[in-house]
Amino acid sequence: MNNQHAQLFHRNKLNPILTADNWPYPINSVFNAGATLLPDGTTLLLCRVEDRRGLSHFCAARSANGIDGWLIDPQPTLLPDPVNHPEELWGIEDPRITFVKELKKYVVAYTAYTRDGPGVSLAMTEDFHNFERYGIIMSPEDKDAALLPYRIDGNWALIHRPVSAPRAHMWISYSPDLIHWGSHKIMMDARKGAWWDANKIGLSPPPIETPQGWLIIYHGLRQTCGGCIYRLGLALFDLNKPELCLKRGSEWIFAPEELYEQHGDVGNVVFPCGYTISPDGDTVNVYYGAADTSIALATCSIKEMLQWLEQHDSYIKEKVI
Ligand code: BMA
Repeated sequence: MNNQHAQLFHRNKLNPILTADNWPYPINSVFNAGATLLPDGTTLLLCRVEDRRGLSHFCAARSANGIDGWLIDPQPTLLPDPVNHPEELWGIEDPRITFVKELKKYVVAYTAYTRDGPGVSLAMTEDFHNFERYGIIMSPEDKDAALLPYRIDGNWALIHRPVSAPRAHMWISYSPDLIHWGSHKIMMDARKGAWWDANKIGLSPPPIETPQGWLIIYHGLRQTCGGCIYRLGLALFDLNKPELCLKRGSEWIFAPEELYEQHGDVGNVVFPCGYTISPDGDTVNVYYGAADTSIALATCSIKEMLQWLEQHDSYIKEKVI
């Protein structure tokens, strides 16, 4: 027995890999990026960029190896459009990208910052140059949303995180057309009390499909006298009935430990919105916002995360949370 805990996430030594200094135009910060692999193997990050008014938009960055050599769009890629979409009055944030084979399009679920708080909006794109907006699909207060890549029993499925103060849980909703949503169900509760994921949890990047189920990296936030700490945990859900939680890890697996994660506009935050999977089919490249200031990269293994969940599953034992 020693005092080492499992290290599932390995930080890239070039971290943070993207900062405001890399930007071709003046910005405050760049963080919480959606990610996908383009057909030619290029990594595309759809970065949340906060401008110097405090409002966010999206800007695409592309790289051949997903680590460096980023080509950043010279201007914002997708700006809020409050004239046609009043729900985007105070900006657009935290995009999560899902490639949907049936539509041959990428669906981006993002936070629209409305006058009455954050809601969930959808947009589609084929090329990350032109976007077709579907508008707001979940009214405030709601965020941390991603679409599953195919229909389940004929319906699209969206994971999201409505707030019913003081607690906020992960929910899933279904839709025949991506516009009308219903059959809302709680997927996973925030725990209570002293837990690292007490009171508020949310989906981090979109689910990872594995033969064992949808592997979910989620964030939990611990409110302390010194402020919040955003950490990451793991859970597994049934492939055909994604509201069914099969396993839930007891401990967090990744936490702010490096200076660039602990200090910034909002310290003690690691917040991934996207990942890519390497050609070996097992290595996951997780892109995370660090302290709401920069973008960092960590790699992990699907096999190791599933094994860890086998050993750290607490869901059944702790039914009373
Ligand atoms: C969450 C989201 C994220 C942000 C995090 C920490 O509620 O709004 O965009 O990174 O808070 O500030």
